[in-house]
Amino acid sequence: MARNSTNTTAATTIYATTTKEPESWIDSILNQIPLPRWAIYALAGLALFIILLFIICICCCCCKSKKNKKKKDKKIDMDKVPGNLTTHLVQPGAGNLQKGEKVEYRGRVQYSLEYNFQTEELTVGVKQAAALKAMDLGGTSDPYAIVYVTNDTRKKFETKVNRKTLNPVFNESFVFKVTQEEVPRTTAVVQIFDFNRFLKHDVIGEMVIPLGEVNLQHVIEDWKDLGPAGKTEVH
Ligand SMILES: [Ca+2]
Repeated sequence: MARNSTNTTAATTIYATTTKEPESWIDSILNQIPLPRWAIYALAGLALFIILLFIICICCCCCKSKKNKKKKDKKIDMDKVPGNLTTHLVQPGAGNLQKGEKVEYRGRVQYSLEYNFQTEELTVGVKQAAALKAMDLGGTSDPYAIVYVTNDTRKKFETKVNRKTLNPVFNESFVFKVTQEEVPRTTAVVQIFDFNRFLKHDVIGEMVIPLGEVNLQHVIEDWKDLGPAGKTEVH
């Protein structure tokens, strides 16, 4: 009986020895870590999760940078936009400016308007001008004014010429026939020129006053900046 038991134990030992699988290199590494298997698997899972998050973040950053690049490419190339359109985009109120034209200061004029409703006569006074643009080489101008109203452009008046000054004093007034019916569509025009003895006269600027936009019930006296001349009258 004892012999049989010894034989059975030996057989079991032999079976156990022969059926034991060889330890893999992963198991050998895991066996060297002084942590239980569940803790090792948990840490490995956490590490994988962190790596996945890192990869997702990198992908998101790449997508954003591509979108930003596309947006930059879609920006308007101002050099390719027509000049008049550029003016509207940059300066909404500068619709009358031509391409490349700069707003320059030409000076200002003190004027007066007096309308007589009985006689239907408009008196346009040109008092003086100030800070006019210098048109001559010496840094001065020889200014004079031409005055007319648009209901009859054949009738134009000229003031005397002020020599070598940018602040001329005219103190001249001119009377025009403008019926009350014509008043709303009539404009008073004062053009300032630089006199040149042997050359063409240069226009310095122009001041326009639409009569429909002012109250002619009272005498008007004011200053107004000169703008570019609409119709250059060269004498
Ligand atoms: Ca001159």
